Amino acid sequence: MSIWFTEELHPYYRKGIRIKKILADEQTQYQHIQIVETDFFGKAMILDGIIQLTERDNMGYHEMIVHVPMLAVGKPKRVLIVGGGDGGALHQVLRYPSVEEVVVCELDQRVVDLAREHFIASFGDPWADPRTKLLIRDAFGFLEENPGQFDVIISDTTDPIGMAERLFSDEFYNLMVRALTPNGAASTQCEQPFFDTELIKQICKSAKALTKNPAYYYANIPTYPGGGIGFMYVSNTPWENGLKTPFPPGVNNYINPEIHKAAFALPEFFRKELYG
Ligand code: SPD
Repeated sequence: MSIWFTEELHPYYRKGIRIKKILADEQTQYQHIQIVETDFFGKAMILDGIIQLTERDNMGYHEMIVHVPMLAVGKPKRVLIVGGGDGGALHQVLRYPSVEEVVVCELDQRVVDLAREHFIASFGDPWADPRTKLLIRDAFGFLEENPGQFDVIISDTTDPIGMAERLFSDEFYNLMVRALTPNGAASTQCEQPFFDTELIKQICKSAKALTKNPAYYYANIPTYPGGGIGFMYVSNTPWENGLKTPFPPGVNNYINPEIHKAAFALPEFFRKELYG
C-alpha cells in the first residue's frame, strides 16, 4: 500500500506525506489517534488528522522544547510536562542527572500506551524511570494546586483547537508562571510565525507581562506546517544563561551551541511584530 496523507491545519495550506501502512487507528474519548509507517519519516503519530511527531524529525522539536529551559535553569530538580504523552520530551528531560522528579500531566492514557508500543526505538521506555510520575488529568487543576513547585515546565501540546485551545490562553500562562520556582523557566509549543502571527503576539504579550526575559525561538521540522515550529521561552532567567551550561549526557541530534543561539534570531517581519 502507498497512499498520501494530507494535513490541513490552516484552511489555505496543505502538506502531504506518503504512507506505507496504518499501524494503529482508534478513537478515544478525547481524539482520533493514528500511528502510521511513512515512506521517508519512519513512524508517525497523528492526532485528529494533525502530525504530532515522526521518528525522523521529532528531535528538532523535543530537543529544543526541553533543553533551552533546562540549560537556562542549570540544575533543574523538579520538572512538569503538560501534555507530552508520547514520551519524546520526557526522554530528553530524563537525560539530566539533576532531575529528581518529572510529572507528566497528560489527558489521554491511550497516547501514552500507543507511543510506548510504537516509539520505543526513538524514546526507549521513559515511563519506567522511577523519576517519572504520570498523571492522567487536566493540567489546569494541577497547576492551580502546585504554586512555586517546578524548576522547569514544558508545555508540549497539540495545536490550539478544541480542548487544547485553553493551553494557549492568558489564564494558562498565568497559572504556568505561578507554578514555577522564582528562577524557573518554561517553554511552550508556540506555533508558526507566518501562519499564527496574531496568536503568538498575544502570547508574547502575556509572557512579557508575567516574566522579565521571555523570548521566542524556532526549530525546523519538515513535517509541521511551514516546515517548522516555534516555542515561547518564559522566565525571569535569561535564556542566554543556558549557553554556558554543558549539554546533559546522551546524544543530541538537533541542538548544538550554534543552533541554540541561532534559534532566537527571528526574521525581520516577525521580530518587529513581537518586539517592535
Ligand atoms: N502542528 C503540529 C504541532 C504539534 C505539536 N505537538 C507535538 C507533540 C510532540 N510531543
